[in-house]
Amino acid sequence: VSDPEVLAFDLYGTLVDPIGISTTLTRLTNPVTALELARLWRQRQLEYSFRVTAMERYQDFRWVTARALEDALAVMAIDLDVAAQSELVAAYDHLTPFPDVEEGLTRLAAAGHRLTVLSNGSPAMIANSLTNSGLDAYIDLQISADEISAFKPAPLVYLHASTRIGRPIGEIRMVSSNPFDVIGSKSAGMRTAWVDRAGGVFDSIGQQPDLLVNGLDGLCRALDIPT
Ligand code: LAC
Repeated sequence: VSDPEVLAFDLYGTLVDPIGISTTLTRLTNPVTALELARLWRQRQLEYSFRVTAMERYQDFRWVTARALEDALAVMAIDLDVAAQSELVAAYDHLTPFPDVEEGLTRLAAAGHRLTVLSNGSPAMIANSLTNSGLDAYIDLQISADEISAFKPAPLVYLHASTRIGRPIGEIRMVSSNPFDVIGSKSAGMRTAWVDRAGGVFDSIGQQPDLLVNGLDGLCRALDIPT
């Protein structure tokens, strides 16, 4: 068993599934289009978070999520009134955890690792998501990028996490499925684990992840936690 670590988990895409919102979107359209809309919504959400940070025009992640939905709907020519759009944004607080997450967090906690969340979500979004999914029981600290009004992968966000956690940045491992988050945290000085849930391609800029795993079960194996 390896020494206990401080793990900072990304939320969306790593612990809970933002693309799973497509089942809610089937209210509006057929399943294939709903999946396409869910993916476009997520892609625009990330792009907008990068843009407002680069522009130094911070708005919180719920605002970014709402604007991204508005944009994705327009691109796909789906007409939806403001009230219905607000309902969809609210559904972001009820995303489903990936199947490996609960057991993985249980085993990581039992092995003595400290489990935190570092997310671009606003504090309320993070708290709601963790409470509604039951994952809050495993997480001892919730850290939001909102606390410093900039989004990952800005280095200040990771430095802020180090301050909140009270440990040097090099002693914290960012666990994320999002390649931008893995290269960003590494660039700021963290250790990293890339949770490659989709069998995807890693970014071609930045350093390779220190650990490459396919889920939290894989992370447990990589940290030598016995089954
Ligand atoms: C997060 C998004 C970026 O939870 O996945 O920070």
